[in-house]
Amino acid sequence: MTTDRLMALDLLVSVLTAAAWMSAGVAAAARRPRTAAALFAVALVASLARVWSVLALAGAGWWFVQEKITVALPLLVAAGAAATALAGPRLLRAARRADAASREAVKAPAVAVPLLGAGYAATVGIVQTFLIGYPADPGTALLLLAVAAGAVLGTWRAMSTHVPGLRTATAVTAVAAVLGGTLVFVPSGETTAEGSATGGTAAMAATGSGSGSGSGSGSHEHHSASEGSASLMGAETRPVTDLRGPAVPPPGGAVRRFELTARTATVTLSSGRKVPAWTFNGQVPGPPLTAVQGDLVEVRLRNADITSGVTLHWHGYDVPSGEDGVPGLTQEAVPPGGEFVYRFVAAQVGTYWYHTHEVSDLGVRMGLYGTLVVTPKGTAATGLDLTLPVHTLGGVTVTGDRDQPLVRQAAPGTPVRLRLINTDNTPHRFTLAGTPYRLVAVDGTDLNGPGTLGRVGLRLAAGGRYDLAFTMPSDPVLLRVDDRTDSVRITPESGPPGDGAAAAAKGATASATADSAVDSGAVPAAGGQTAGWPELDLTRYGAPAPTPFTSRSRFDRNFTLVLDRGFALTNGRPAYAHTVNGAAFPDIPTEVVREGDLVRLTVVNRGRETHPWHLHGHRVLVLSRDGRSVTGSPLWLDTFDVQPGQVWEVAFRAANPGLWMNHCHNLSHADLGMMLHLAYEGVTTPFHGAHSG
Ligand SMILES: [Cu+2]
Repeated sequence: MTTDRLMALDLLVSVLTAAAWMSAGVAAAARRPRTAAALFAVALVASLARVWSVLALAGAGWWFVQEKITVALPLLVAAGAAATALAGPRLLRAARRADAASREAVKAPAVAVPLLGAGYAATVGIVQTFLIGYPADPGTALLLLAVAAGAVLGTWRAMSTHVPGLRTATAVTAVAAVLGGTLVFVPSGETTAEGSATGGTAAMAATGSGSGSGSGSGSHEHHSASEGSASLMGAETRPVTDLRGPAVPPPGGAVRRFELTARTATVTLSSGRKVPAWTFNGQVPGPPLTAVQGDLVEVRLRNADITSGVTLHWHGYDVPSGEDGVPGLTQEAVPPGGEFVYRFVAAQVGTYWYHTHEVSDLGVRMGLYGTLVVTPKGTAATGLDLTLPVHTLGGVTVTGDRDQPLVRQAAPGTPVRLRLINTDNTPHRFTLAGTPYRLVAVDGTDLNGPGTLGRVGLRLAAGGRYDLAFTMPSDPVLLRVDDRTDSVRITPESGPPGDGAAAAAKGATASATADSAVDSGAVPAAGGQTAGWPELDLTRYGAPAPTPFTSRSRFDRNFTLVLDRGFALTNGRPAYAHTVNGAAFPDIPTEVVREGDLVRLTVVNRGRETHPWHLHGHRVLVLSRDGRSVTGSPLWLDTFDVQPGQVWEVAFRAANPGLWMNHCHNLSHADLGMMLHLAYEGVTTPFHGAHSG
């Protein structure tokens, strides 16, 4: 069983357990001995099932059961055992006789209160998992224990005029509640990053410069960059504003100049439907940016009327930190009337995208995004190459700027490349029918030895990219999104094949032979025929190849991020936040690294929602998912989809000094706290903006 299923099962069992104990108590109080006895039996079985489900879940990792094993289970077992010992014998005797006297007997507090108490104890465990989450701390444990004890005392007092030792018990409970509450609600001031291998001083310093941008989080609000760097004790420091791209291209490179002006506009989709949007140059998506490897990309961003401000972040592109476009960290957001010039060398080949990072949840959703494609030097473009950002705009799925299928023609034999980009907050599932194809690149990086595919679904994480390649067959080809929206239809061109086809036909013979063995699936008519296609497991696709490091390497830093939901302060407001290790932005400790470090990141999803994890400025190598190593092509990703119950282990070399966001790319989750900073020692920021999302 998957961890996700186990988590759901455990939840079901825990609710059943609480409900059974509670209703057994209520039935006893209502003088129904037989019903109470039956429910008592159900509660016992459910409690044992709960012990089993927690132990089964423990096999998936400590993160998933920590609060269950330290708090919920001991409480349930203790309360259940007490209820069984105190109420069990009387309840069974009464149920056997079921006369008037026995009905009165089960109504007694000595029977009903222990049963209800077990119900309260079971409920506390659910509350802890759902409202507080990971990690459980002594404060919340004490507080919840006090709540359960208080409920028992209150119930007892309501059912009986005399409760022995009531005053003492109430006093003890109140003290426990106050103590627990103090531990929970008074901040401890602990800010060192978990797993930070070096001394606290450096970690604190970088935390000051990195995460001090959050407003309203207390006395550290004005923790300035210079304060932070002072405690580095003589180490060299650099402001992030010095980490900029060059003004001239490397030898042989050209300068590619673009101007992007952010402004509100009403855009017209292909169907004629009009959507109010936030645009670059009046269009959604913004102008496609292209470059050849080795060019210098220079983008002048202007803001016409986006009142909340705008920046440009180069998603998946490892630009110098000062060009990364994170407001409050690497620059100030560009206000209406302002501008900012970004410069970076197009070193990476492949499919990327750009988007605003200021109030990015709203900004990107409204249309402030576009594509960035870098092609290798010295290769002439042949065939059909389509860049296809998929977005939900005004409630409809659009591919590029179309809300209807894009129809193109290609001569049979033409090489075709489809660059799929998911610019939404949630994953999309793509299917390609009518031709065998290969998934040749993921997040801009070529896969090694990708095999031929047919009749599979490709789940693409929010923010992620897939490049598909095939040779145009003599039948139509259809790209579909989420098994319902026809996105691109390519029909064979009649007449003689074009230039590209002749060249391609020569080289394609070998692969065409192999491809013909794969059932690619006929182009489906309208309907859901692709829905049953199995999902491709990327960790087993393609061929292995040597990597610069593996899970057996010696790591300089190990960070664990446990993703969950819970009550936490985010940007100074209490919220039911999306949390990392129990905290929300800006209170999540900054991860501090030193240039050259080999860093391992373990990302655990304890929650019920998918979190597409995105580290700025670095590609990460996937080491394992759910404890299983990657057996296919090495996977270098900038966005990896951490589904409920999953554990991803990834690694990267810290080779791009700066201050970087490390966050969930479901931008509404980021907005609700699920982001933190990764800071290189000695890099400081002069910015103090409240936003980093
Ligand atoms: Cu998320």
